[in-house]
Amino acid sequence: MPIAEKVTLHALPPSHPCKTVGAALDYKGIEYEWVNLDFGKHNEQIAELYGEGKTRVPGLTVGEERIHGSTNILKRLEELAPENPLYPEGIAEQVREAELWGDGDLQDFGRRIPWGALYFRPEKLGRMNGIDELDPAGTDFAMKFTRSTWKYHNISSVQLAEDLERLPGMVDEIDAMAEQGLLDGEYPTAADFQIGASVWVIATISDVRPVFDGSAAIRVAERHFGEVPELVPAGAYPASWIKLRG
Ligand SMILES: N[C@@H](CCC(=O)N[C@@H](CS)C(=O)NCC(=O)O)C(=O)O
Repeated sequence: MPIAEKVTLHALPPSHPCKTVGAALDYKGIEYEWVNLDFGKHNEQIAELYGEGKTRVPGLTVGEERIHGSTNILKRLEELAPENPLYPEGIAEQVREAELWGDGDLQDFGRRIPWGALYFRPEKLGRMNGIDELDPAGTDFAMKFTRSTWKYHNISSVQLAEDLERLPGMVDEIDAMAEQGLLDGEYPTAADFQIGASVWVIATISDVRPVFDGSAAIRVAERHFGEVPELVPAGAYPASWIKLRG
């Protein structure tokens, strides 16, 4: 309990950057409360807590201090509680770069690839809440909801096919980071938590699971976030969209 003040993580349950922050807090041994915001009202709630223009999770309050965004939070946690370093001496800058890389396209893939697949298998949306298969009325709701996520995240089939084509190269890049000792080492770094959370959520889509076979990416995902469950069974995406590593 290296921080004396009350620490609260404002989150939405399935959000991968929120999982990143939760894992970093756990690693630092910081006691905190995970508060799920009300989906639909969360944008207003975040703006109220963290200031105008801030609408997304995660946010972290430490006493009166308010920190918004996963990469800002991890950086601040390191200052507040230096033990169990997220940015180890000697490789701190490279780890930060790897973390920021993970906060880019990979984090977006963590939104587009699952929502993309659920559009083709909407009856599986209930798996996010422990329901294996929605009934027909639930599936009607899921179809509408999934369509709204495509609009919100600018998802299209063209974009998805492009993402799936780029994914193997990104998994290779993560392997290269591991070889440089930036993640997947004896002790986790900020890059483990940032990259691992996105990989975990992407790997819930069984069509892409083989892309991660034997990779550092899936090792860090499962080590820090637990065994990856199946959200959407294989066969959701047209087979020709899936590209494996070379
Ligand atoms: N890069 C930001 C991403 C924040 C973000 O996009 N959060 C999503 C959840 S993964 C969110 O708040 N979505 C709800 C919304 O956009 O209304 C971070 O890592 O903090």
